[in-house]
Amino acid sequence: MEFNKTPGWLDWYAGPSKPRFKLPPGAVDAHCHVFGPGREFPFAPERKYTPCDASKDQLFALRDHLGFEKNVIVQATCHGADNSALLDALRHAKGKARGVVTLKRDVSDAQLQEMHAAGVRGVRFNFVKRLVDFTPRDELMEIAARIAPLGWHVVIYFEAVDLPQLWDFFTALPTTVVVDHMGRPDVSLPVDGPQFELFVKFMREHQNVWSKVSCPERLSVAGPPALNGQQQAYRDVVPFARRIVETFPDRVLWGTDWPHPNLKDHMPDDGLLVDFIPHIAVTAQLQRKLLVENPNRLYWPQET
Ligand code: 0GY
Repeated sequence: MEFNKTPGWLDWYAGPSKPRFKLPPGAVDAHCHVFGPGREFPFAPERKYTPCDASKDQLFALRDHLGFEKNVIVQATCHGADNSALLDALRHAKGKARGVVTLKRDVSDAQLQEMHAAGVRGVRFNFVKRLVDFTPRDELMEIAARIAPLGWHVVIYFEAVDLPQLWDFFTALPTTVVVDHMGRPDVSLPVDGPQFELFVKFMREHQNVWSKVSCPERLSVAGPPALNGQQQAYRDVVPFARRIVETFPDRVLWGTDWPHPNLKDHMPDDGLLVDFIPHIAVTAQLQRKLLVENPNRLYWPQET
């Protein structure tokens, strides 16, 4: 099937730079996606955007170029609950990738077992309204109860303004809960203001909650580095991510978010994104926890 990209779609950055920051051995890119290729793995009819292709081989090439050892591939909404492209990527990753899927309540136990064997370790619940249609809470809770015995976790994606009304649902989840992109704070607000304090409280009061401190390029209002290189990239996100890394060093993850769906104004050079890491994890120990120990404990527990 042929697909036409959403007008204004920005393709991922070809030929990323080599990071100056040398990733520690065993580092995991814990948030990235595959898109299609659409001809082989058609995008879902209910999708809210049509992306460019971003294949498993292109993802694995980026992994090697940047210096990561492994990937955690997260189901993107353009594929709905058809996880075929993701499962195909896991099966070709030679043990170097785990996955987070999207499920509907009609998934069978045999399908869950197959996914587990392929390397799936989590299910994603998405509450970002521009990306998905509403799914009833009782359906999500039923899915959470079914994946809990497999040792999987729930990944949640939401925007900061929606945390108050989602709080009771999130805190009732029976598994480890991993938040995408720090719950998308508005970084033009103070890092110690009520909005971000609520997120910190969410993590402080619930030891099962982890956070990805990813996506500065998506959260930033200040934007990428100026062409003259004088401006620190995404500097307005630094205090938010740094606070989470330093307050909860054993419950943070980092990922590139390649191929960066739905960015409107620029596409980041993934090499420069890796160079952002030492600004938010400022010691070798924090970097090791963020990039190696935490993701390996969550996704490859047998090997740690
Ligand atoms: C991300 C962010 C976005 C999209 C998706 O599954 C998706 O379509 O996650 C977004 O548009 O904010 O984490 O990739």
